[in-house]
Amino acid sequence: MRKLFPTNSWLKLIVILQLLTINTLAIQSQSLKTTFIGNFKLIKTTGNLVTIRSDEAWINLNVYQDDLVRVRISKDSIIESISEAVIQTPLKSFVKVVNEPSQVSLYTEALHVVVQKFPIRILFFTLNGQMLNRDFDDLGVFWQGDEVTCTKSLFKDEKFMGLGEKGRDVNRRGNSYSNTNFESAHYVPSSDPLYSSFPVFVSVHDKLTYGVFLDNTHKTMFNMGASTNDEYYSFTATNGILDYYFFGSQGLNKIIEKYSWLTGRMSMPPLWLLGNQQSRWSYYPETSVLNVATNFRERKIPADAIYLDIDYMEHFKVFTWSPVNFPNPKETIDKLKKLNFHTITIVDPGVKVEKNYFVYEEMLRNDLFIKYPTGKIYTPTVWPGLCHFPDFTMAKTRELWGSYHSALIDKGVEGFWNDMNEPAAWGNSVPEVLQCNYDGNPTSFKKARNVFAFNMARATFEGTRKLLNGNRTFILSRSGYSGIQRYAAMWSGDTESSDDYLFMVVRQMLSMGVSGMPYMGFDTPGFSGNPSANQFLRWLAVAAYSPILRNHHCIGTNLTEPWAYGEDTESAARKIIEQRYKLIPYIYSTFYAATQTGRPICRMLPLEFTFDEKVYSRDYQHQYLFGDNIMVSPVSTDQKFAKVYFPAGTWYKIDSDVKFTGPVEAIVEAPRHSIPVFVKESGIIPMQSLIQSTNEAPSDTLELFVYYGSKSNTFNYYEDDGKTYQYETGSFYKRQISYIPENNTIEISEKIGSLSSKFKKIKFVLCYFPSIKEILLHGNKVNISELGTTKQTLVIDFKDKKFSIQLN
Ligand code: MIG
Repeated sequence: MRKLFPTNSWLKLIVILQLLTINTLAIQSQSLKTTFIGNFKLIKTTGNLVTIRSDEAWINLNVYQDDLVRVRISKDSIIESISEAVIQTPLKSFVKVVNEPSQVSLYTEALHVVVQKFPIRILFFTLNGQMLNRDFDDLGVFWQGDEVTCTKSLFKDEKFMGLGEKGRDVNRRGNSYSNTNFESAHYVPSSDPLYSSFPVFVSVHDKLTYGVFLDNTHKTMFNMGASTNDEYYSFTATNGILDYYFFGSQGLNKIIEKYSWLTGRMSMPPLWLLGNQQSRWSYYPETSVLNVATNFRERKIPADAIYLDIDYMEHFKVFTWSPVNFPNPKETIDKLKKLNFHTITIVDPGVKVEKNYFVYEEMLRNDLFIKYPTGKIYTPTVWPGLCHFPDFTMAKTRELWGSYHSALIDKGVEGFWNDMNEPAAWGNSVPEVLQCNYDGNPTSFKKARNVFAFNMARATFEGTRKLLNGNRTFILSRSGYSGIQRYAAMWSGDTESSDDYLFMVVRQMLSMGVSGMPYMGFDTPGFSGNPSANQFLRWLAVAAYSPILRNHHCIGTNLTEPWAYGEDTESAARKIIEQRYKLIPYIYSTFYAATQTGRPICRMLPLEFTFDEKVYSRDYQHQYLFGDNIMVSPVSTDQKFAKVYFPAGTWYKIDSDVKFTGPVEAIVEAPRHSIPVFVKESGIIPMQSLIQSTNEAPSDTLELFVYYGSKSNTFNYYEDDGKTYQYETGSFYKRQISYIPENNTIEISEKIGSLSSKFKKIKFVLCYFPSIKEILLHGNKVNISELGTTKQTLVIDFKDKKFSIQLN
C-alpha cells in the first residue's frame, strides 16, 4: 500500500489534469469564434455571373439592371435558391471586368464596383468616381457560427430611411432594429421587433443616394450606427447566406422604382376601397351591422365598406358563419349592398382542432399543417382554442386555403382581412423548432416564420382572384415580408388612441412607403383607449389623406363612429370625409402611379426634397406629400397652431387664402376641425362632386384645380372601370395634364386607353393666377367666371383629342 500510494496519487493527478484539459477544450469549441471573409484567391466568370473565391467564402456578383447589383456571400459554394420577394432575374452583365494586382474592378453602364483583394472589401462608385458605399475596412464581412454580418462605413452626413414599419424616427441612423414577425399588441414607438419584416433601406449622403435590400427571411438585424461611434453600420442574417441587392440609382424615387421592379408592385384596388371604411371589434349580430350602415346613410356621411371582426364566425372557426350572430349572412350582405356597402371579413390562420370541421379535416387528411421535425403536429391555442397552423410554404396548402374563401365570397364578401398572421398564439412565442415543408424541402420555422403572412396573403390573393370572377380582390394584412405589396395592403396593428401613436403611425406609413409598401393604413382613431372628440378628429383628418381611411376600434371601449361624439364633431367629421370623396379622381390617379412605379401614396418629404437637411429633422419628419401636389402636416390634439416647414417653392393652404414661400418655417392655424394641408405651386388636382359612396356616379363635370406657379408640372390623370383587372390590358382612360407657366398654357394630351371618361365636362378652377384677362381655347375667347378673389373658373366640354387653353 505504501508503495502504491504515490503511484495512485500520480494517477489521480493525471486524471484530474486530463479532465481539466478536456474541459478547457470543450469550453473553447463552444465559444463563438469570428471568421472573417479573408483574402482573394481567384475570380471566374460564367455567363453573367462573376464568382470570387476568398480564403473563407464564395462571392457571387450579378447585374440585374445597370444600377442594381446583387451580392451573395457564403461560406459554401452558392446554389440558386427561391426567393419569395424577388420576381426578376439578372438582365445585364458587367460590361468590363479588370483584374488588377490589388483589386478587381467591375463596371456596369451606371456603376463601378471595386472588390479589394487583401482582405476582400466591396466598394460601390458612380461612373464618375463618387463613392456611394464601402465595406467597413476594419471588419468587412464576418461569421459568428451561422450568423453572417456585413459592415459598412458610415458617411458623416449619412441618413437612412426604410426598414418597414419600425416606429422610431424616420431617419433610422443611430438606432438598431431586428426582424422577427411578432404579434406586437401594446407596442410603443421603440418596440422591436414588430409585426412585419422589410429588410430594405435607402441612404442619402454627400448629395448621393443608394439603397440596400437584404433578402433573407431568417431573423435579420440592422445596426444603423447605434453604439459604433459613427464609424460603421451593419446588417446581419442569423442563418442563410448574405444575399443583398445594391441600388446605385441617383434619386430616392428611382431607387423605389427599381426596388419595386425587383420585388413587384401593388395592383389596383377596387375603387370602393378609396372610400370611407367602418370597422369595430365587434359588430354583431347582423342587425347591429345593418344599423351602423343605415346610420351612415341617414346622417349623410359618405362610406363604402364595413368590416366583420372575429364574431361573425362560429366559435372563431375560420370560413364558417355563426348561426347565432350571423344566421343569414347572404341576406345581410345583400342588404348592405343595397345600402352601397361592401363587406370585408377577418380571416385568421389558426384552424380549430375539431372533428367534422371541414377545414380541419381536409387539411389534416392532406397533411398540410405545420409540424415538429418529429412529425407531431404543432397545436397552439388561439381564438378558437386548440388550433393547427396551415403550412403555407406548400403549394397544395395555398391552393386549398384560397379555395376555402368561397364560404365567404358565396355570401357576398369582397375583401379579406388577415389578422394574427405573424403567426400569433397565446403566449406569443411560437417555437422555432417547428418545421415547414417547402414542397418537399423541410426547413426550420426559423426561415419560414417571416414569410408566413406573405404566403398566406399569396394564397388568399391567388384564390380570391379566381373566385371573384374577374373582380378585383382586396387583402389587408397585419404581418408581412418584402414583396407582400403584390398581394396585400397592410395596417399598423394594435395602437392606442393618443397623439404619440398618431405621430408613430404616420412615421410607420411613410417608412413603409420607402420600403416598397405603398398601401399602408392604421386604425382611426387608434385601436385601444377612449379618445376625446378632438383626438378623434385629428386621426380622421390624417387618415383622410392616407391610402386607407378606416375607422376601427377595440371591443370594450367607447364607440368611435363619426356620430359618437355629438353633433359638432359629427359635422366636422362629415366635412373631412366629404373632402376625401371629392378628391377621389386625384387619389385614384395616385394609386395608379403606385401600381406603375411603386411610388407611395404618402411620401416622406426626403423623397422630394432629398438634399434639404430640414426635412430630416424630428420637428418636420411627420409632414408628407399626399400624391404629387398636396402636403399634409399632422397636428397633435391640443395644438391650435402648428409649426410647419415649407420647402422651396410657394405653398397654398387648401382651405383658405393663405400662401407661404419656402424655404421657411411658419406657424399655421390648426383648429380642431382641420389640420394644415397645402397645395404645391403649379399643383394640379382633379376633383369630383360629392357622392355618398363610390357606387353613386358623381356629376358629369371633372373639376380640375390648377394652382399658379413658376415651375412646369404634369399630372397623370387616370380612370378605369374601378372593378376588374381589364386595366392591365389597356382598358383605361389616361391623360397627361400639363401646366406650362412659360407659355401660360394648360395642355391636356390626347387620351390613351380604350375606355371613355365618366365625365363629360371639365371645369378648370384656376387658383391664384394674377389677373387673367382672357382665356383662349384654340384661339377663341371663352367665358370665365370669378370664384371669390383667388379663383377663376371655366367650363368646357371634354374632348378626347389633345387640347390646350391659353391664359392671357
Ligand atoms: O387578439 O380580431 O389587430 O384589429 O380587432 C386580437 C380582434 C385580435 C387584433 C387586431 C385587431 C382586431 C382583433 N385582433
